[in-house]
Amino acid sequence: MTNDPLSLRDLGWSNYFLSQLDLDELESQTPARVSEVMRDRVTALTEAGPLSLVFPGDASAGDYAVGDWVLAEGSRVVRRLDRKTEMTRRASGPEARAQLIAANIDTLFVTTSCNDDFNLPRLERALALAYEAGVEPVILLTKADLADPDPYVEQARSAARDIEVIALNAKSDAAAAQLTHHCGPGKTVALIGMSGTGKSTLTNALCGIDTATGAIREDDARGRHTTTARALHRCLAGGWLIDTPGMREMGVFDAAMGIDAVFSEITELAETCRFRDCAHEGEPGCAVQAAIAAGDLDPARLTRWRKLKAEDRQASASVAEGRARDKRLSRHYNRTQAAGRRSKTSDDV
Ligand SMILES: Nc1nc2c(ncn2[C@@H]2O[C@H](COP(=O)(O)OP(=O)(O)O)[C@@H](O)[C@H]2O)c(=O)[nH]1
Ligand SMILES: [Mg+2]
Repeated sequence: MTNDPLSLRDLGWSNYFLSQLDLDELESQTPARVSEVMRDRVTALTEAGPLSLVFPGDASAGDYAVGDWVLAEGSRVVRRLDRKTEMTRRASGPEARAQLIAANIDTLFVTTSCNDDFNLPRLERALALAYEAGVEPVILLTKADLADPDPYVEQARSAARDIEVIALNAKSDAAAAQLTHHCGPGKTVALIGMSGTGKSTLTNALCGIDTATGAIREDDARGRHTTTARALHRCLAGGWLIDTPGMREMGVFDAAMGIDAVFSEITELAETCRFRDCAHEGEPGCAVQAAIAAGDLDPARLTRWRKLKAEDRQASASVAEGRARDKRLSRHYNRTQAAGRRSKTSDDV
């Protein structure tokens, strides 16, 4: 199956992307899906195989992410198409920066295990990131073979309304089959979760790769099957799995909408409070406190909502500060450059 030539649909192409092209572009340019981003070029997959493409002059590596669709002409990128979904994270370290992680993911598998690794606030945070990005999250409860998964499934289901929860043994042959409906042709998935929760094991199961050794079990030794790049793996079921170093645990920032989506029952209640700016701390006519009093809302869930909102506000502020600092620096740099050019010109005269 994997040695068949890939159609655009196989690569994840859809009307969403097609509709962004005008007639000229349709005739003269090649849609390509980015599988790897390097300093000055990307590797991208096309119906005719992988291409190495240089950026246009005004673009840099930070403008592209694995999963992006670009239009190519010859060996260069002409332009990037609008993303259906976009995952960013706050780069770690003192330099607060937004960092693009991956583009056009359809489903984000959030991994946790049926043991002490299970952590509801962490799950809620990952779901907020997914919703903010426009990606559908699915909770995968690994190590279901080592404990009774039912209590974990029940807790995981409480993380967000209508969330799909799948308990599995990532090491079993059945694991891939349990996830096939998300990994079929044209679909793109990614895994996020704490270390030790089975991400590599699942990548192995879904793609037939031994991530420990980097060896690929499929029959690509003949060199015909070149679609397995470092960060974009072909799933055995026909879809794609994005696996970049950035897709580990991520902090929230600029995720207010995503947080509201995870805690939609609280958000909806809050809309019916008497005061628009109700803090749900004992004001008269507070629908949130009324729901707690009636036993319809767990007060711990309200506390976690508050904490996540606070975390998001703080991180968003520091990223905004970082952006402002970057802008100041780049203005300074441009001025210095311009001054350099002026003095050079006068030297030349
Ligand atoms: N019994 C069992 N072991 C698992 C399962 N998932 C992962 N493991 C084991 O847990 C350890 C960590 O898994 P790994 O895939 O490396 O986690 P990662 O850090 O998220 O990539 C490895 O020893 C796996 O074999 C599972 O569902 N059941
Ligand atoms: Mg791993």
